[in-house]
Amino acid sequence: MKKKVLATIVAAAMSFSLLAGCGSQGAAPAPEAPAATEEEAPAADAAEAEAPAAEAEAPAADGELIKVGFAQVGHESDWRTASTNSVKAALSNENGIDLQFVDCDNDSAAQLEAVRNFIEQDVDYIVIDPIVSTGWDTVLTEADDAGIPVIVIDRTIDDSDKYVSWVGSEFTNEGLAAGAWLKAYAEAKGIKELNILEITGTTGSSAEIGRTKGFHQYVDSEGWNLLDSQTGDFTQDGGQQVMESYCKSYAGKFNVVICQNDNEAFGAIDAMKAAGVSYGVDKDVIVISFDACTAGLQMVLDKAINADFQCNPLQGPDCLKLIQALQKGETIEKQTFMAEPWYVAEDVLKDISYKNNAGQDVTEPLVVVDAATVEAAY
Ligand code: GZL
Repeated sequence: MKKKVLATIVAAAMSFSLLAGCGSQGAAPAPEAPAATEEEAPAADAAEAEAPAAEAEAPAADGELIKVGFAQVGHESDWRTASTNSVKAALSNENGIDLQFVDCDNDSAAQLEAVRNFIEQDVDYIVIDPIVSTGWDTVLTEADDAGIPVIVIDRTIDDSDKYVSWVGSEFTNEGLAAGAWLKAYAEAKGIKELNILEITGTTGSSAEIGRTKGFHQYVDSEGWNLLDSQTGDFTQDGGQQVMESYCKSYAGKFNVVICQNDNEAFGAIDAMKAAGVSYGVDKDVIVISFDACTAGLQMVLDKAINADFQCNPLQGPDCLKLIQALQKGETIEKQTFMAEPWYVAEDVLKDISYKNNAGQDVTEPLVVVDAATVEAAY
């Protein structure tokens, strides 16, 4: 109980800071790199940066393993698998952690129940990747009342701040970067008219909300023709079903497909292939994706995907460091953004410039995918 009271006091005293450097998501440290902070300058090249392994620390002072409950979104995508593996590898027995893992199978009610069960079990810490961004304040209040610090990773919780820290991506910047790239790419390729089909992620998730908000700023400001937007729920089946319907409804009318994750893009590509639609570099349809998982980058290398905006899933080491800091009574950052590269299939553009979600004018490099890039991917 003493340990929890200490963690709560420390958490209440923590500094709340938005890292200015976080807007430079285009910089390209290795995918395993820990979250970028103001002090750290992300490495210049994804293929070369070596990420420090999570330091193993002694278990709690009394030698007991620290009990951590992790309520994970589900198992819907390659990204999710990498996220789960990263947390399990970091929050391990060797690192002094007894991890209770729950796969909530994209079911928000099950996720709230998992968190309540962790409270019931009186764990030392709770880690949540929230399926959707609202409906959290009641259960976070219960965790707070029980003196259990909550760490949020990846997606955000937008209706409560009763957690000690969040580590993840700036999703609106991912959407803005995709819009900035498409604008510059179309100009470079002499494509005058953009007729766009969109396959969004899980409705109400902060990843879907942010990527949609960012990309639609360009749709609106550039006057692009957004023909349709439907959710694929971040799954390959979802992407395929939506694209099959699009190929019927918009045959010959579209020249861009934007998928809010790689697995949707895989499904959309299967559907376009079956419908005889040509896609990819110098074909009829430009394909844009997010996540940049290994299989996604392989499709960029194969020129089936034109651009893939990485979302870094490897928050395990950051989770471990936060828990270790709280165990030692240190103050911690309230928010930490992952640095993540933007990948392209061709050497047509060197970088993109845009006003990011923090209102900063940024110029970020584009990484042309080669075999080494695919090899180094998460
Ligand atoms: C984004 C993450 C999203 C990925 C998808 O941070 O939550 O969920 O983009 C995953 O692949 O399903």
